[in-house]
Amino acid sequence: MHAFLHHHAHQYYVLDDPQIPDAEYDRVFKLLQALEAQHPELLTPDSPTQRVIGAVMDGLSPVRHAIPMLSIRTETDTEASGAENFDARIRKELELADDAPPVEYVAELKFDGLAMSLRYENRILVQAATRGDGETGEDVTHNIRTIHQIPLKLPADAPPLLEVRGEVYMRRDEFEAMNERQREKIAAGAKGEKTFVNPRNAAAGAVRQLDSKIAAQRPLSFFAYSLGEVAEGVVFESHWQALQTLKSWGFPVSDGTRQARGATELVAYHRRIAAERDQLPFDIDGVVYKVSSFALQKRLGFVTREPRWAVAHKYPAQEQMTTVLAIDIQVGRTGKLTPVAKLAPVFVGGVTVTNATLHNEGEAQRKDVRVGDTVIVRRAGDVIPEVVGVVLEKRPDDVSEPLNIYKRLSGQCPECQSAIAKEEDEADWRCTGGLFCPAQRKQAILHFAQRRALEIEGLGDKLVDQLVDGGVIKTLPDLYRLGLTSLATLDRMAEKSAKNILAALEKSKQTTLNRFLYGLGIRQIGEATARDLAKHFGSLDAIMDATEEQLLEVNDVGPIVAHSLRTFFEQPHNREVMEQLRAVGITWEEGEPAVRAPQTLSGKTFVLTGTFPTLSRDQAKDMLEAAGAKVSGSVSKKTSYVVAGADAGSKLDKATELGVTVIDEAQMLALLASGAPSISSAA
Ligand code: D41
Repeated sequence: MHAFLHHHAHQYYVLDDPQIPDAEYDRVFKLLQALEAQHPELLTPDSPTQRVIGAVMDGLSPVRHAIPMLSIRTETDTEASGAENFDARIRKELELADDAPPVEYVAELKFDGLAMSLRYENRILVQAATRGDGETGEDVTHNIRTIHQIPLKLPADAPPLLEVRGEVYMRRDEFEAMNERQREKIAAGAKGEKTFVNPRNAAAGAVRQLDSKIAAQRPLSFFAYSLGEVAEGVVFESHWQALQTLKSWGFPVSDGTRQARGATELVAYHRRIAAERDQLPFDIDGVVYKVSSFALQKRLGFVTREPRWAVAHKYPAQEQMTTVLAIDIQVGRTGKLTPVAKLAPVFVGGVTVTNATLHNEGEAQRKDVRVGDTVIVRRAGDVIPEVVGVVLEKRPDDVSEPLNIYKRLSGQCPECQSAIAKEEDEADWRCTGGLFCPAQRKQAILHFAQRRALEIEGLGDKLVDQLVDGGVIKTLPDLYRLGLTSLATLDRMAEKSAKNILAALEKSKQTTLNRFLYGLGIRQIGEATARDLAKHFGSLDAIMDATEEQLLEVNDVGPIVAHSLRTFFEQPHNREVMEQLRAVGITWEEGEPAVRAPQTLSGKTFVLTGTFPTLSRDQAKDMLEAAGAKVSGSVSKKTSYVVAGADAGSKLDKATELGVTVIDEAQMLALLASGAPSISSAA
């Protein structure tokens, strides 16, 4: 049973490739638990049931590392030259001639977690210790045992003494989900609970818990990247070989780890990872280069506590601390009022940041951001910078009150003084001024002009500010009534650029219904919905005249989207704008409405499981949805049918348990054809 559970846990947690249904694993796990309860003499510390131990520690005991845990030298040059400098230094220290072959390196990701040493004696995990000062760390074995990716027991070909070192970290999605759970607990009134600022802090907090039950609820992960003390006689030629062997013994080694020859391949690695960084499921703060050959590592040796054969090559930090100078409220295109923190300038994610979004009032209150606070700002990739949290220890006595948008604005839009409003169940306050509000008008024009909408080249925010502030443009059709004189009289507008704008406006008139609809900036109507609407109805008039029910027939259009469209086209002034836009010459090719399948299965809910003989799951889903059915991911009493293919898993068990009708692909196709369960033997 141990071997079975160890094997399948490894498949699931480390290789991400489960071979059996979760329910089967759970069944055997419970069987083992029952057996151990009846026969305590069978219970061993390496049993898969022993990941969480009941006892709560009094404190963490110090652990002296058998071999010190070194630190790693950091190359602060974040450019590619950092990799070249490292290679040049290695070649010099090894006294390699210019024409000597390239040095073999291992390039690794630099996980942003905390370093850990795992000690196995007789192939059983006996101790896990933090790095501490490198000489002495803390015993956190009780918490580390809860990490499913870390083997409690090693295979027979592993040596009798082995220390594996690596990084404990938390995946970003797990971190977000955990913070969401924390927020729910806090909302429910739980005392002593808090949210975490970033995955690293959350991981560090979890590792140092005294109660392993708490650590077990914090989703930690692990990657191995080096060895500590190892039984005599175990010899590896290279770091690369050691990593491959660790993998074969069941340790998680990152897929991102690569062999690299010479500076060129290190530079390429640095560049590639920089581009992929934001798509990784976890945070990294750089990459690490290591000379692979252990013989060469030995020749290179150490300076103080840092090996000369390794370097950490950083990327620009994505998070920095700074202070909040003010909190402004900005008006967006649809009137949304967004609180924005004005920051003391700080260099983060490769640019200087002075503004960071707080998203909405609720978010600002949850994070409790006040003017005067020290905050952590994050800028990842090209996303707008955001405040991730407050460093409460640094809060001065004279911080502002918590943000209250209504009070701050005395209930008025800061741009047009119209009333502001917030609907129940909505996170955002909005200005009710609509296109009367200059801020909304400006952004509506910019949205209409953008590349993915009408694509009016050269119509940028400076020009739109001038046109709206000068009263030249009040509505979208006014754009097309601009003449050379009205444009050329604007500040700093040369005749040449005025002519270019007019040409761009002329060119934009020939467009498509998708772009036009999207460009109108109707709330909830993104590009994909605009495309679906255009395809479904074929013409603008058909969309303008559609009832909410007819709108609901469109793919992915729900009640909120349908309501938003109806409200927009019911406004006489919006209908007027449509008419004028067509009158100034905006045209597109109209099509025929799409023919819709009869909604024979509306109101029915299906769950698909297993592999079907002819259809892919997506095809089956599309067909069912086209006939008006709902396709759900989990089985409940409300499920009408479970369609089961080969190797159907736990969903099939659940269906049987709840007495939900189970059908196969052929029966589903019959149902689609007839709309009624003509099949008598649906079991
Ligand atoms: O991913 C990491 N954070 C990482 C840290 C890594 N990939 N490799 C590392 N290698 C070492 C040496 C070269 C000393 C074995 C490290 C660290 N050290 C390290 N992490 C924290 C202190 C040292």
